Amino acid sequence: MTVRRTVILPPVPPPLQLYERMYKIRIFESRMEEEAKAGRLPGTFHSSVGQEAVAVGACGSLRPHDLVVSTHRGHGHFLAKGGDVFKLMAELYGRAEGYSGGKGGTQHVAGPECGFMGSNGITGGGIPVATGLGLALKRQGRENVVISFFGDGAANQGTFHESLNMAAIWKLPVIYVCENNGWGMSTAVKDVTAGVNIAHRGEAYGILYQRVDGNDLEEVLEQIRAGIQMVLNEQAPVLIEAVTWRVRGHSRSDQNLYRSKDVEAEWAQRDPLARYRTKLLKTGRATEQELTACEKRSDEELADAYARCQTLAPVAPETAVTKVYATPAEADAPDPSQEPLKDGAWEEKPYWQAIQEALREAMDKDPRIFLFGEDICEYGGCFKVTRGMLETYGKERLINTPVSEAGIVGLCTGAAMGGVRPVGEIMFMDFILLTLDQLLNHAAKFHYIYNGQVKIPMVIRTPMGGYRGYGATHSQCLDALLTHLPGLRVVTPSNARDAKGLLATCLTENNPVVFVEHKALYITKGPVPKESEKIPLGKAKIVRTGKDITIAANSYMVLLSLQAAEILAKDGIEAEVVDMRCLAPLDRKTVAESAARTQALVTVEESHFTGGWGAELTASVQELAFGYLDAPILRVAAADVPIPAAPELERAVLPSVDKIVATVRKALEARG
Ligand SMILES: Cc1ncc(C[n+]2csc(CCOP(=O)(O)OP(=O)(O)O)c2C)c(N)n1
Ligand SMILES: [Mg+2]
Repeated sequence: MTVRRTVILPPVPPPLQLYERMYKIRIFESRMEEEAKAGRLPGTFHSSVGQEAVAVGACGSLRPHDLVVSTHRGHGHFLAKGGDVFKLMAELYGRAEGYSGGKGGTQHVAGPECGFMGSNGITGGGIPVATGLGLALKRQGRENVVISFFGDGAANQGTFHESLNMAAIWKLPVIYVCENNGWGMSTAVKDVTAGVNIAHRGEAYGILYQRVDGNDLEEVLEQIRAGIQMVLNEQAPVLIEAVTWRVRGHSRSDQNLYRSKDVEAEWAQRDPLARYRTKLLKTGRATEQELTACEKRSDEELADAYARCQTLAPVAPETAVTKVYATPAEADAPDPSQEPLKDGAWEEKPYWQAIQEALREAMDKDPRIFLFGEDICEYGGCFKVTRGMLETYGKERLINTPVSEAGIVGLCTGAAMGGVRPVGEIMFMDFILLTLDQLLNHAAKFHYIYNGQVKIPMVIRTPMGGYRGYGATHSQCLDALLTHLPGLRVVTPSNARDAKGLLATCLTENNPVVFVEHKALYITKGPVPKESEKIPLGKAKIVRTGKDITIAANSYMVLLSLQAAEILAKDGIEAEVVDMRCLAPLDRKTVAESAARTQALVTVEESHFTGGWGAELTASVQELAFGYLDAPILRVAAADVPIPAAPELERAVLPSVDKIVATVRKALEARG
């Protein structure tokens, strides 16, 4: 690898120090695997024995403020980056003193204080996160780098390709280190990997790449050092494939029966620790006594950590429900939007414009905010919400991305963790299905599984909804789907005022939020206060009062429900309409109180009937207000079929004013 300019990196650590780090990893992994196999550790265990030279060689030239994102086989990476043996071990035992307070376990540990930004149980899941961290570093003008560790198996995930493409086009300071240990569980790399080799995939993205002997500490060290220099000088990513060998079985339960003993024996000859030890002795860079002293020090450190761990009390079960959200939902937060607007204090504006105003106001106040999505710049987004914003904020604050939805959300997640505030746009909510791993396994979980050590202040905006004949892949309401997993906020405003005020709150939240707009609402107009307001999340609003039945709706369904209420009123039925506004948190209380007053409830949603939020609310209301109800709770929802394109078919499937009216009548007819 050629380096065109020179960056002054700290000197390479002395050989004895490097040896000691490798030795420490070896004994940690060996001892802990014994503990796991003896059933004294919960869960699984992935040993990195045999791969120590990659971890230590890669981290050897990093500075404390450089960052690392790791994999399920991440203990070695963490220790190489300066992680504390005791805190890591305590995590493996599931103790409160562990890095993740027992919430993460072996595959989910982070130590941001030493730049270790998390290990990850999803193969390939950390690659976009690392890339997003690189984006955050670059946006903040910080001179540090990120190492993204991943395995040969992960190099076949889409996240790898999306990330490398994005890192290459934006020249992000990321060093992608593929630890090719020959195997992805029981599958040999050669059987599932096309092309010359993994390193060579860098060619496709026009970035520098190198294949190194991952069992030769000095070779790894030298090449990664060159990579860091390259990244720092040229601001370009680098891909390094370190060829190594997984000595142990894949995980605790793997008996390792599928590999040739001869090949294993060959690799044993190339053991990185023994090899480096011999080299140091042969070249006179260390004496036997010095090496033994290193080993003794590490042995003692491990023994001490082990002894301390044996004295730790089991983690308190109450902590299981803490640190799910970085910004808690405040049930008592003042909600200015419950008050009607005074004359002269508002202007009528379309929904899309209210959203843009919230974005603009937040961007003017907070320079960390930037917009990130497909066709959001000159084109203004598919539904033109960001029209004209490029002229004001320029390409620094609005970034057109490739068509890479998982990458968009993954990079936003990493960027948010890295200290900036991304607002991602997913062009149609249907495409959010491509992002679910990054959204729900990563963004929504990181704060919790790393025990509050990281925050993900990111907003993903996306339009949902049918009534336009777009068919099954461009019409869905997937808002309910997102509410099933904790850690995410799901906001679904029905009008311009709420859209602006809720988005303003989302842009100061420290939680990941999916802000769901509705295509049919973009051009609807409503009063928006001249003075900006912030509306707390998780508070429903009664938008029409009535004594006979409660209709709980969200998003566009609120408009249909209000129209239905007018029709019902002609027959003397006074419906109370509750706009849910947010689905997570879900305001069960307001609906239960309303239903207790009216003694009847109908829910109206555009998501599918089965497993919709209406079912959840129905269950909650019967729990909270059973004694008050005088009628069966009925639900209006999209039928359980893919959304068809022809208007007649779409009408048959989606909720309508008529269906709401009929359902309300049915509920009231069944009244006891
Ligand atoms: C998305 C996903 N698919 C499958 C798995 C199950 N799994 C765990 S590790 C692994 C193999 C990963 O291979 P590689 O990336 O080479 O890492 P290594 O285990 O060799 O370190 C698989 C398939 C997973 N954890 N995540
Ligand atoms: Mg592997």
